Amino acid sequence: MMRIDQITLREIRLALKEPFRISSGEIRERRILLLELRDASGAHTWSECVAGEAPNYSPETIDTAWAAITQWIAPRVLGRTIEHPGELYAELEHDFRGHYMAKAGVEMGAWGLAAMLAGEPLSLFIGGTRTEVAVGISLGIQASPDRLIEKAQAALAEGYRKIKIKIERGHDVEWVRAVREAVGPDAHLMADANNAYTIDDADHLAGFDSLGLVMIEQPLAWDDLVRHAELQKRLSTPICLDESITSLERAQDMVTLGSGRIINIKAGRVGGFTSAIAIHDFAQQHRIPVWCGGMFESGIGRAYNVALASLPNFTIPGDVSPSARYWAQDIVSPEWTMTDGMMRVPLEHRGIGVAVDEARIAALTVRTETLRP
Ligand code: OSB
Ligand code: MG
Repeated sequence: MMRIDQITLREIRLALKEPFRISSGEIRERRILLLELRDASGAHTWSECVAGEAPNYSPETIDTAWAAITQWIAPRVLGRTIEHPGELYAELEHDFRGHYMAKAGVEMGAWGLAAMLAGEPLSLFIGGTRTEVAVGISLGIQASPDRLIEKAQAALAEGYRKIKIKIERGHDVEWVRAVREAVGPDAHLMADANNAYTIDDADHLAGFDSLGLVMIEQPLAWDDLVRHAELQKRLSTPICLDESITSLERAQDMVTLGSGRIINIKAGRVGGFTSAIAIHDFAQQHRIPVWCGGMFESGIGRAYNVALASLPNFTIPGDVSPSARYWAQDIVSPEWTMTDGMMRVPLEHRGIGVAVDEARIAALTVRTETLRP
């Protein structure tokens, strides 16, 4: 049983080590929305809202999330006694459309807090079965094919178990082919288009079919399952959906329509852990492999991703790269690290499993607001 009686929002700024470009935009510095949740018993934990700076991935941004949490989400959660964090998803969906990332920031925090109160690591609290998770890397669009090849080779040398290459028109089949030729047939390669194409590009996209990719992620529009189904009929490469899967129902639609064969699960995109776990379970029943996506989280959001990726059907390496791939210095200790392409699930502490550097967060904070019932 728990009662959240205080939520503090903070915006911090954290510079990426290198700019990251995808087909729909570029980021250099992250504006990160952190939440600190406090239970009536005095226990507290941190969570992260993954909304980006601009609405190029989903309609949400850090600013819409801030407004949604203060005006609509916190009032439904604060002061409410709940038996289990699994109750919050339905409560936040009732007559309340969208704003999944904002909802997830609070909902996931409630899971983190509940694990802490139960005295269990978050991974075990949600039914995780892995002690380590396989790590992939997501490479942004580079200046030249040679630069991309260098990055891919360096990533393989570091031990990454999957290389995801961001693509867009003019930087696609030939670029990925160049990488495939450089790294050989066995490397796990995939491409992520972030909606860069239309169904009229089907013949062009079929050019990927000879490159042995494990999947092509979200080639078409963010909210379009119908045309993805048409495209999947014309490609032998499995389609993986990211942006399009915003709920369990959309995952069910994907299976009904044949819009894809793999799901990238991001708890933030689907309204939190309850929904993410439901999608995981559904996919498992339908023999759809899933993997954990990333949104350039800080070490706090990463803790939730690692816990999620410890569930049994996360059989493909996730975009859960170590802290040092993103930041000069993370805001948690220990930082997230990778050994032999694997990241250890922290099982020795209750809750999210890493210590949060509160002094550093205070120094990085540009905006804060505390909400009470
Ligand atoms: O499409 O998976 C994506 C980052 C921001 C927005 C969308 C995506 C991504 C990534 C980054 O690919 C993965 C990571 O966090 O390492
Ligand atoms: Mg993606």
